[in-house]
Amino acid sequence: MGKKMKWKLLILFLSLGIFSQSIFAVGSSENDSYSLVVINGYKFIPQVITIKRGQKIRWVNREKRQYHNVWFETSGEEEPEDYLFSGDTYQREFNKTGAFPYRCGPHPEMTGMVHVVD
Ligand SMILES: [Cu+2]
Repeated sequence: MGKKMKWKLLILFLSLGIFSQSIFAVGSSENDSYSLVVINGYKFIPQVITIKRGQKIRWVNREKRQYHNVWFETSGEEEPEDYLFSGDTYQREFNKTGAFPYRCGPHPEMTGMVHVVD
């Protein structure tokens, strides 16, 4: 394989990588990209999400009327006092690897899981 061919392949793979990332991340700019978890029907969707360390997740409440919150209770955090009402969002950056279960404070049956990997 010639040198030029190798460069072409490298550029192809790089652009494929950028393209595939953009399918899963939404946001206005590269620095403000996040993965989205939708809250609807008393569920976190997707319930289990895997992101890379340093990436963000944004939760958005798509219920018509019901409020919820996002509480990392087993991480030892206090329950957030601010509820997410219809259309509200909550965003958080994850800088440690691991498995982080969370729940909705008012609705203990609503659970979710964030996996953060390197
Ligand atoms: Cu809830």
